[in-house]
Amino acid sequence: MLCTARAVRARSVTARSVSVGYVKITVLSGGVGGARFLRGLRHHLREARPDGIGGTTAEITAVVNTGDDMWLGSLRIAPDLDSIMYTLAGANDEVRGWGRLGETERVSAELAAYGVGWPWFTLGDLDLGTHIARSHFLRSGLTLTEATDRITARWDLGVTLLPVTDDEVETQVVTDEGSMHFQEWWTRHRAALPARRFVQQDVTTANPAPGVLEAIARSDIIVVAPSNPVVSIGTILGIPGIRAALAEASAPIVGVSPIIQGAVVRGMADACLTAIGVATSAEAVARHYGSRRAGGLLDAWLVDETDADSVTTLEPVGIAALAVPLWMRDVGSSARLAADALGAAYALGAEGSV
Ligand code: FO1
Repeated sequence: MLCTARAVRARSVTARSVSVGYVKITVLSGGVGGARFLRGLRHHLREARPDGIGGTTAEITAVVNTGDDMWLGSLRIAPDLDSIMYTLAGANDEVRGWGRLGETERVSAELAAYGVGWPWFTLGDLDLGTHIARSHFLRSGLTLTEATDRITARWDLGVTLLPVTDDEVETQVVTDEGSMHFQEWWTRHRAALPARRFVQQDVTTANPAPGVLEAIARSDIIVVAPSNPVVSIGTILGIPGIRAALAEASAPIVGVSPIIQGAVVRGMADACLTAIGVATSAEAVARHYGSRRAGGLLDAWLVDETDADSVTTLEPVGIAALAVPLWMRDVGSSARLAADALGAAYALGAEGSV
């Protein structure tokens, strides 16, 4: 049935994509902040552009960071892909911010007893189902993109998730106490060890995953989600070919600040920004991304209403800044934020109207 439904939708997407007003949106995304933004964007489009087939006259593609990924206990863990998948599926632990709703940790306790995995990195029982399935597909010869397509098909998310690369490009953090995988720095040390720099392992030989450059090239709108500018967005941009594709894209590129009033909305992006010498402010992150006109990333930048003063300082550098409510407290506020991001893109000449 699922296959048939998907086939019907595939045909209808083809049919729709030539219809007037069909909008294609690509979102560069990390984990939690990006997941909430994508959920809001999907909600907004389902409300504003219903097409009766249970979807919208819009297509959302998420290009997702894979720098947090790792092998643990012979299982491939992909935190940002999973955070987005669980959130869009309504199966995420909204309070904890990662992992599954209603999770248990019986297997994790056994793994710890056997000394397998990391005691500071909990793999819940339901979450392990995802990691076992992904590892099975990878070991069967599928790429991460193909494995992600198989896994996400179960949930019918309404958003296509593309890993930014199928190559293993894990983020290493260099500290005075030595180098470590990003996840150890993030979950074991809570980013408290000063990071001297971030290294994307084997990045020079990595390629964008199939479909990523095409999604960027064919989009009507590109959004940089309110994710960690260094180890989520920065690591997406660091994959060879991505920056050039974004520079050449015909779509306007609208970013959403992950910083409100000088503080990160959640997570520890401030520790990452400090490590690369960028102040923790909406304005500083926009300047760090750069204006597209000057060879950087952004055409527009959404800041919170409380940071409205940065609107005037960013205009002269070629970034059209907009002060809007940025807090994503629930699906409704996330949807309004997504609508504001699309509005900024339309104001810059993107196709479409809602
Ligand atoms: N974050 C934690 O703070 N503690 C954990 O034990 C932990 C386990 C975990 C397992 C699977 C997974 O996909 C994510 C997990 N996370 C955990 C969150 C993870 O560190 C973040 O989702 C990102 O990697 C950082 O943005």
